Amino acid sequence: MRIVILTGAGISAESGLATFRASDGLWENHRIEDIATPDALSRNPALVHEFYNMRRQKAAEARPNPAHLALAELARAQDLTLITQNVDDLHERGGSPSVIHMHGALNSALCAACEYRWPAPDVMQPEDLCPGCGATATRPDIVWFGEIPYHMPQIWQALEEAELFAAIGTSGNVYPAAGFAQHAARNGAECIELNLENSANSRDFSRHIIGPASRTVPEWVG
Ligand code: BJW
Repeated sequence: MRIVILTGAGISAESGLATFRASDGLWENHRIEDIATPDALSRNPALVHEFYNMRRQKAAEARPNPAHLALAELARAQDLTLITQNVDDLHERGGSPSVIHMHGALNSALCAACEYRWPAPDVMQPEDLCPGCGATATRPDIVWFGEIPYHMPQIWQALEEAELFAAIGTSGNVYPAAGFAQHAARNGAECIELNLENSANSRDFSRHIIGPASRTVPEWVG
């Protein structure tokens, strides 16, 4: 069975990483446009770097939970394409052999001038120099609003070939990921949602498993 799984911030919530849109979430003290856009980096690079330095530290301290481990187990038994919107590395540390990070990764740095990538240091600063070209245009390797998510051709193809699509712990508010269920369903996949509550695009799924991912995902993977 060809399975495609999309994960969002909810799968890492029980590892202690805040989600975005909860009342105590990451956006609570910030306006999205002050942090997660290329303009924000130009206007206030210190604030943007500080936000991602904090996120990098929290992700390094977090541990994979039973939901991450169950998906690693599933990959050993099935033809699984695992796509995550998350920028933490908990899937990899939970044992998943291959993970598509469509919104980038906290442990990667990117030069906006020459697009060279290198492992991000624990603390990034606006004045850091690119090891490739020497420019001071370094940024976290994160996909912000208005930018095109990574690996999209590979993702669309996997969705078109999927027999089963599951979305785990994502609110269905951010495109293109919020359109994946509709795309997979149109191409014949059964679509299942696992979440604490129905998401914004709940109607695109034929089955809903409500509950915390650390319980529902291991049960569902069986
Ligand atoms: C649990 C749980 C537990 C909690 N167990 N569940 C108008 C219409 C359509 C689109 C647009 C529009 N205006 C603008 C756009 C485009 C824009 C967009 O979608 N905007 C919307 C706000 C409307 N999108 C973009 O700009 C994207 N690029 C783009 O579209 O390019 C054009 C293009 C694409 C493709 C092909 C061709 C052209 C880029 C989007 C970049 C998103 N970046 C961010 C921040 C960077 C990463 C970071 O800092 O970490 O990515 S935004 C933020 O939201 C982050 C997340 O990855 C993303 C999704 O959030 P997620 O994961 O769903 O988290 P939450 O908090 O929303 O939800 C958590 C869920 O978990 C909840 O449902 C809880 O119930 C659940 N949960 N605990 C199970 N224990």
